[in-house]
Amino acid sequence: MSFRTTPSVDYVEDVSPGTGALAPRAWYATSDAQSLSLNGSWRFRLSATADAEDDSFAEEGYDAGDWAEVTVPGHWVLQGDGAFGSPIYTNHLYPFPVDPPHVPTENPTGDHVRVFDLPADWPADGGAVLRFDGVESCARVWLNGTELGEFKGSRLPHEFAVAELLKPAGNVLAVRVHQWSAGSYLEDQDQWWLPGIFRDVTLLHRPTGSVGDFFVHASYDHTTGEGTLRVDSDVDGRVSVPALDIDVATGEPVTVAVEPWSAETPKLYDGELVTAGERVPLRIGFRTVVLEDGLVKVNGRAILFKGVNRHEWHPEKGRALDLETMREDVLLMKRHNLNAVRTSHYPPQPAFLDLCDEYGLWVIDECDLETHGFTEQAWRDNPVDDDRWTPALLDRAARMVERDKNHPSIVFWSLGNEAGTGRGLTAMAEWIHGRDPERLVHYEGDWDCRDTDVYSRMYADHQEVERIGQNLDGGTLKRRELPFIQCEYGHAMGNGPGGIADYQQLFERYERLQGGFIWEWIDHGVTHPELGYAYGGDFGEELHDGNFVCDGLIFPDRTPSPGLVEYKKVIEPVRIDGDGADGTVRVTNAYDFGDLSHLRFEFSYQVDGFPTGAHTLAVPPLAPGESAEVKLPASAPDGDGAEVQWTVRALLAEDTPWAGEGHEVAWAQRTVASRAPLPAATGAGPTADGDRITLGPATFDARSGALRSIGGVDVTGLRLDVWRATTDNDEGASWQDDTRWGVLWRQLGLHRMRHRIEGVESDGDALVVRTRVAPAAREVGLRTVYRWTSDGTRVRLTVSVTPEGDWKVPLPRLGVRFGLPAEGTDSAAWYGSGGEAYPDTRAAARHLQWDASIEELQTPYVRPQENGARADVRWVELGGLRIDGAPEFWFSARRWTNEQLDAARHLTDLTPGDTVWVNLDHGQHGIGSQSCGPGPLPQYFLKAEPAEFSFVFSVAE
Ligand code: IPT
Repeated sequence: MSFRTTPSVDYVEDVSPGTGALAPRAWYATSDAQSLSLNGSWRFRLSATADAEDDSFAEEGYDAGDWAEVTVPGHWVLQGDGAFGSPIYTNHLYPFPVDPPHVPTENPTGDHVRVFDLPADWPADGGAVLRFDGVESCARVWLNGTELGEFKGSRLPHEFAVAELLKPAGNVLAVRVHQWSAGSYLEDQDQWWLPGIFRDVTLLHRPTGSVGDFFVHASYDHTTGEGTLRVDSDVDGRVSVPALDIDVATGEPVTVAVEPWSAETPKLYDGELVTAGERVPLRIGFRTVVLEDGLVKVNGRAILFKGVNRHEWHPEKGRALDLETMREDVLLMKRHNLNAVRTSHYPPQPAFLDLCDEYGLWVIDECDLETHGFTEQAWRDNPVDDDRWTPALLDRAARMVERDKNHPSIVFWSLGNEAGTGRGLTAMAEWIHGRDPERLVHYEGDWDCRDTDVYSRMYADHQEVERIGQNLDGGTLKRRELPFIQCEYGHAMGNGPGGIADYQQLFERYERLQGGFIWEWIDHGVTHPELGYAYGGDFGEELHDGNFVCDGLIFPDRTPSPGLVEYKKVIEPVRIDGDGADGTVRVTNAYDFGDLSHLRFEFSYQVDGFPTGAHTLAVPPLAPGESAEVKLPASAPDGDGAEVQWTVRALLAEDTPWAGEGHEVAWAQRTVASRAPLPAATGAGPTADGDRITLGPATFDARSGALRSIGGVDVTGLRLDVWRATTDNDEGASWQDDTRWGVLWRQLGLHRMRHRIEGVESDGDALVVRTRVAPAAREVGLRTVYRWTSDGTRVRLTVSVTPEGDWKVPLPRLGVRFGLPAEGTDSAAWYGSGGEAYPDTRAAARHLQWDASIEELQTPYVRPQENGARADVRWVELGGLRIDGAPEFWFSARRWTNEQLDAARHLTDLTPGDTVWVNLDHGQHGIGSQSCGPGPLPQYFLKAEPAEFSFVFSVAE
């Protein structure tokens, strides 16, 4: 007897886009036609393979009553407490053998069943459409036992005509979802693999004569101030815009005076498209996007993108976001001066684009396409260069463009991300250019700009960006005529990104550079019972990319990271220049469209970091690009030896939809008078008594010279420290061929420095401790002398460091660290920068007097690493001590050592001990962006060179 079995699920590995779905059309949230949300609890059965179960579950009468339940929209791997499998994170590697279009036999398959009744008032006539807004990665659908079809294209809508199959009650909707399909080869984005019905499922009534597809064309002529509206519609009807007195037939253009739409002035007109059977609300924004004089211009002006890449993410729900979470993202972006978002790397939930229209953000809408894993085989067999896949690519392009084409916020269509090059991409670009000539096409992988309207790159370093700005980068003739954007830069993984202020200076200096998009918006940490937030590998994945998935400007819970605060400052739309010495400052409007009339300017002096009362700075309502000398409203107070600074703040004069009156948009701070030099603190000499030396308020161990106490406060382990728990940007990415300092530091042994004591001696009225600090097995070292003096009440430490040997690397940090008893050390007060800052992340460092608990001094990077330094600290008080620095220093304090911080993988690995460890640093190495980009610029290196710095310790009052 012979037999043969083959799995009967050919459609899963079929490269074609699917069967049975309706042609794509414009998406809209509401109309006067009825709809029924099918979101909610669905019956769910998980199988290990695509063909484990037959399709009898789709039949009427099947009893799924004993199945589990999942919430739709949702991903099954994030539900069921692990009973339904786990998420997998890979950056670009396919988590299955690359054998297109085949996928593994082990193909988690979720059968979903939902039984529903039609509402009593559901009209009997007309049609009905079942809409899926997003299912990962391949779905087969049945209604009441009849198969509707199957589809791929996870983050794209699919609709099916279902009127004939509907019953008043007891409708059975069955959806079989396969985690892996041929479509997975096109969806190799850097994110968690998360199967499921993760966007809305809706039943739409389609009345007779209802709206089909429609295309709102709303352009703006900046020379006349007029807008032209034409709504093309498959079904004839009328278009009205009451505020503009417009009432025209579909297809008929009408030109009237309008206020234009821009990201800064997002003027939308409410209108309506009315056909015989349906009224669809429209929100119309008039704007014209062109490529002119080698620049992207909107409404006649070149724009500067201050953008971010946004993946959809929620730490519990994955990519199933609700409207409020999306709104939170948009509000956070607006409040941090961002004006643009790239929907990396797929069309977002449709409602997100409504929010971009409403609040004002330029959008690069990106297609659901990435084939990055083929880079491992030098792009051989890349689907975008294989005609068999082209229908699927064109289907994806069409589903994006048709769905989203009525959003004024979208200025670019992006073909996808990291898919190499090929004929399929060219076909997509041609189709998009033909269908929507009123927008531009973006794709980063096309360095020759064959298919695109902008030269786009990712992670180009400052030098290269400058060359591009100067038009010295060469390239094809077409490329040389195009503007440039960095579609990804400033990799925000862990502590950082560093160097973004330096990029922004280039973007503002060279016309051709039209800005960029930080990578990325949010850390994709997954809420985890033991680990806090999980990242790659925490679910036992056999292949993963660790915490590379946590590289956002906001933490998983959407708290802004210092990186976002820095970015807000770097891209602020008002510039305040000059030190005010001549009684004026120069204020420049850096908006592209708006004047400054929505802002009021507040001016104040600070004496030793204490504000002395606010004045109004009278700034004229400058037009975009204009600047003016503005008179300071008050003269500086006499500091009497204290430091005097002024601060100008540009605040919203009135409430806006995205922030309230008084919200700070921009600011500047300058020093007018410096603080007096620190006292020498001399006079009282050291005295030795047995194993103890006393110097003013301080006691020391006579043998080692180690500080024991100051004014009765116990101090342990005070010594030179050069190590920092390496940041993701210190470590760099494994593929980086540039120098990765974090790796070299560890190779050299800077995390295991030894301290040899050469002598403890008195020198006049000073106690001098001579040491040499060096790692085992190396000849390099740091000759370090601690010189202590006192005036009887204060004790001053001067540290002199002289490098010896051939230092080929900069230092991570240079300063002293010591421990204070945890009991009594709960918080710190200081005068210096308020938030975290490092040499190349200090644009937002504002100098005032601050206080914070030790907990608040930590920045909770998902993977623990160096964090929390405060810059330019003049003095700090903690644990009963006051420490003044000469010069200013970097301060950090934690309830664990830097070594413990370095070893931790998750925040939950860090537990407070009985000591608070304090670092007072003379220097810190820059942060850079090397976790996926260039390292720190040379001017931010902490070179191993002779250094001397002092601290004066006293008992806090
Ligand atoms: C780049 C990707 O486009 C993006 O999705 C993300 O993976 C980012 O890197 C790093 O977080 S690709 C990289 C090889 C430059």
